[in-house]
Amino acid sequence: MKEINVAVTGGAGQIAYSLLPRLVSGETFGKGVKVNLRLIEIPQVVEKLEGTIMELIDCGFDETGTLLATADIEEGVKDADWVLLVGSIPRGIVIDGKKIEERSDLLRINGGIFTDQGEAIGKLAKSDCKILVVGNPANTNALIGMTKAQNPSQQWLAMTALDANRAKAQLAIKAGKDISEVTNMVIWGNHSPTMYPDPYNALIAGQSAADVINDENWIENDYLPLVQQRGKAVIDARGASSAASAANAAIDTVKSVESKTPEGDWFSAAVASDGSYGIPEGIIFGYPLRSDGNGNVEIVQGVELNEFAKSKIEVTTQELKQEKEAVKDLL
Ligand code: NAX
Repeated sequence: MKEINVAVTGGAGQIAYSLLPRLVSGETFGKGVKVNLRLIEIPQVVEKLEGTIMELIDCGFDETGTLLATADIEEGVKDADWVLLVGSIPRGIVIDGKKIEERSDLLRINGGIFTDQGEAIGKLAKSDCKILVVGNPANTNALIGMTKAQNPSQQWLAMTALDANRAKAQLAIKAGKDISEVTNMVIWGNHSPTMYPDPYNALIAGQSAADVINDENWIENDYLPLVQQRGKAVIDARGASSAASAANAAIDTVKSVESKTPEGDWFSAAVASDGSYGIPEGIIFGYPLRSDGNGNVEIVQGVELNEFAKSKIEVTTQELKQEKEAVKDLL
């Protein structure tokens, strides 16, 4: 049986609880592929992972391989084919008597985590390893990790698939269409409220979603804020942040990279900018992507951007440049 090594940080967290069974059930990497799972946590929490491992064993999936719990990032990522960096310190936590509220403080604290993780991945994970950063601030954490990894044959991605799924769902609801008819969704830029979910290039049954909906006022004043603020709305309603939908988006991203993108379509994730669409190099930017099915990901070229899109993309680009500036001593 083919085997694959998958490492997940934040293994005892909310997202991981929804994510882990789906990684080892045969759903994500396919039937007949054994998944060896390494769960990585901070030392204070690592014992809890024994309970998670018991539950994974009790699921009885044919595709579940070896299961390991560790607080040692090097042990966790050694020979990894995929690393899902889910763990991070949430906003609102109290550290040394100070409540961490500012994005800049969050950037610095989590940035410190991603330097060590990036170094370990660059040194010990496979040379064709794929790394998906979920923990926030995802784009800049990915930038720090990728910079420290210094291993250009590895592929770093920051997750925007949850935003893309939200963006698709709202278009389908508004148009009264089935979500399966909505394709070509891209989240340009940062996984933050400055993101630009693109309804002009998204298609509903092959036609521009903006044309189908034909209501610019709704797009600018309702749709964009709805998608951009959806994470907060879930927290307000549920008293906890999105977990099942975030785990689902992580699975979607892995599958999108592992399988050939359907002709004419694309998927959404943030990768290192190469200057495409005039975005400066040196930031991790949400783009439309295609996979060749062998794990090679490329930025789709030639997508048309109207003036509205350009103005939104400028805002999210500036934010990513500011985030980079805030962590420049970690790079
Ligand atoms: P939880 O707080 O439930 O779990 C996080 C886990 O990470 C904790 O168990 C913690 O002990 C662990 N952890 C912290 N530092 C670690 C380290 N250095 N190594 C290993 N583990 C570490 O959060 P959860 O709801 O699971 O969310 C995880 C992250 O996903 C958060 O940063 C959250 O903001 C982010 N999200 C990102 C999304 C995206 O679309 N990119 C959407 C959902 C989610 O908000």
